[in-house]
Amino acid sequence: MKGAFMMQQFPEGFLWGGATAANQLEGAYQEGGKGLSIADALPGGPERFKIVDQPDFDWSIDEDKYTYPNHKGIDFYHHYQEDIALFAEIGFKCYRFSIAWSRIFPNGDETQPNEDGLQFYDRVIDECLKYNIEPVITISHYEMPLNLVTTYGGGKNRALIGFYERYARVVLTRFASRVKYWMTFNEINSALHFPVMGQGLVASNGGNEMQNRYQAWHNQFVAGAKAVAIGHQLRSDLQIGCMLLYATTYAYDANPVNQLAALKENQAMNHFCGDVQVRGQYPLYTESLMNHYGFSFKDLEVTDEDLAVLAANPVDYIGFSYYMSTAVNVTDKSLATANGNLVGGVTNPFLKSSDWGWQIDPTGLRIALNELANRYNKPVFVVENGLGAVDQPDANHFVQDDYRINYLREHIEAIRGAIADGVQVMGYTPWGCIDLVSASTGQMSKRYGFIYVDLDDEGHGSMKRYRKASFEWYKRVIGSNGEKM
Ligand code: BGP
Repeated sequence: MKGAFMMQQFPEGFLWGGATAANQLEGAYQEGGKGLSIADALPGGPERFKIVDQPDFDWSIDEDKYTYPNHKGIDFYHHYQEDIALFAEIGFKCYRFSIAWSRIFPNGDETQPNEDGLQFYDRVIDECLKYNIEPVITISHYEMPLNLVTTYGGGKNRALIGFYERYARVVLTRFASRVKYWMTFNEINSALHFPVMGQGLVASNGGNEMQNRYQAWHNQFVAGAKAVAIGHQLRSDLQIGCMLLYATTYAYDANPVNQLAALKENQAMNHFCGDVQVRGQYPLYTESLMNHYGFSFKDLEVTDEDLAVLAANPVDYIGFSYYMSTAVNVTDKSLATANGNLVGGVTNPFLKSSDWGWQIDPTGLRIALNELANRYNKPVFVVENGLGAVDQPDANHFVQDDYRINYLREHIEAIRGAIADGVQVMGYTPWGCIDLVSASTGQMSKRYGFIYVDLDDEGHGSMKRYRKASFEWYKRVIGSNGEKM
């Protein structure tokens, strides 16, 4: 057999699919008993993140001043049957979506869940199962109930552990028999750079901002570990993962000082949260990291019981998003910073960037897969990846998105390479498989989908769905289990 020349196969049962988040596509933000969430209070456009840096930020929704595209989303709430039928037509083996916490507990602190909200997800799950699409659920994806922020101060309050635990218990109990794959918190480590979406923290919280973030993380680690315990009690084969934002981080050059800086950046950004959630304990570099931000581990509220819960309930797999890599140079201040990169860093001369300045680097994905799998010796799942671009539909609303196909093809090749390297990859769910509201811009014009949704940044459009060129391409990829690319 010509083994060395054969293309690496994707394993049987590889979970090809797509990913979305409730707050970015459902709309119907006040229907079915849903309460307000953080995402509902963040406007679209350039104001989105500016406002949260204001010292007097008050979270009220001001429709006269700002637009809030997620209030309407792409109205998946009413279109889910049509949309899931399109996913089935592509051939999805799985569909990653999130549950809106505020549909289940509108204010976050009730004792009884909202039955209407649970029934909506009953319908979505059953619709997936009708087509043999495996649901993959993110329990919390950037949409904490707003009341938990305004009344309790957001994720840094330990009361949030109990609220999340109650919420997780309700959804796991309701859906575990039909849903095997779960994730606790979307991109938990993203709070290092933008703590508002996942932790509900803004500048006006006061105190040491970094300490607030690490306290919120600790609370999330414990809450997530409790969800792992509940999931495993309900169903022994249930798989519950963490979800990390992974941006492969290089030293800009071979200068050892830059190498050390890159190592520290990797610890702080890419590895800290995973180290706790996968290994069940705080890593060796914890104190040094916290000292760097002006506080100590002993300043956090951490109980012995918390540490025991973490140790007893590590996650089953590592879900992660991958869009870009970044480079670190602390010795040359004249280098351009990679502005669009949410995670900072300097511009890498070997890479091209997306329209939003995200540096495109498929090899970085292969590195990430190797790094995570070997660091933790657990399966990994690429639960987000994709190219945000401005699509130009023709008169028939058709988008010839070769740029997206190229991006995805190169990243799938990188996954194939990692599998050949020995990595156990569970699946691949490209982000925003249907166009939806962007998390960072809060607008529609940054699109990722295989399916075009006729809707603009001002909310105008028919909301009709159209298949892009990438739709047929991805159908072929899945149909051939990655052989026809
Ligand atoms: C991740 C988030 C998603 C998503 C994606 C693309 O950070 O988990 O919610 O939106 O990035 O980002 P954006 O929409 O800002 O282009």
